[in-house]
Amino acid sequence: MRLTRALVRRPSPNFAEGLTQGRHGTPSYAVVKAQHERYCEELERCGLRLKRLSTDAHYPDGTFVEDTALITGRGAIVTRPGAESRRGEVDSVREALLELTPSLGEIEEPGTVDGGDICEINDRFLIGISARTNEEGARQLSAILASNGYESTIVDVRGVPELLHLKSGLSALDDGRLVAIEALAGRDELRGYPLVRVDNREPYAANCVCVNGRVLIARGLPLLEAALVKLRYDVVTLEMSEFRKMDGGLSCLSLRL
Ligand code: CIR
Repeated sequence: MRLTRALVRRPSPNFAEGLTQGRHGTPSYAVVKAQHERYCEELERCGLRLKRLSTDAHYPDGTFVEDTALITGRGAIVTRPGAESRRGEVDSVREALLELTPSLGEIEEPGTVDGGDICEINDRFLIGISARTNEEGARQLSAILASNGYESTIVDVRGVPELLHLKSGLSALDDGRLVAIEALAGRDELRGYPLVRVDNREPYAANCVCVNGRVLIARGLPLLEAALVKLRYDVVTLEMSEFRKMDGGLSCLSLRL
């Protein structure tokens, strides 16, 4: 399906006050702003028209818009993020999505879901249960998806070290292939999908984004880049250092539809 729009939100000046496991240092606001601008330019180059949400200092993680909704071909589901500090981010996203796509429902208390835990592959949704997405949230999401004709599979990633979200270790490519870290590659839930395995030296590479035939990956991860080029994907690399410091990757910076 050809994508035409994306929702993005520029990092707020207090971006560095967001949630992080703090393994990669403190981000620079000037650099993160420039990296975000470059990311947006690349989405536009891929043919997407951007809708920019306004920044809100109450939500330093608000630039990671992916966590606040799930976009499907039939409409959007607004989530209830697992981190309490992020719950209010959904209001502006809900409003913006109303003009773009039908609403299929919302995750309700006590359910929690982060969009980063959901990976769509061939019209099926893999739903990660993580520190952010709980079983009740996954159950609600799966029910909303089922009532709209979509199948889903639960993938519990709570035992996988250092994985914030399912998609921190897994991405879907346009042609039905999955990119997966070694810790996920052997899982039953992924059986049957052709895989591109991410080398243990480059776990951050697993979060990539496909937009209209291009694959956007983080810069400086030559093993995945070479593997994708060899498979004839049209690869674009983007500098993501400052987002990585806040545990974010490429997919979480936009909602694409
Ligand atoms: C958080 O911990 O919620 C943010 N600092 C990072 C969220 C990244 N989201 C994503 O990968 N989908």
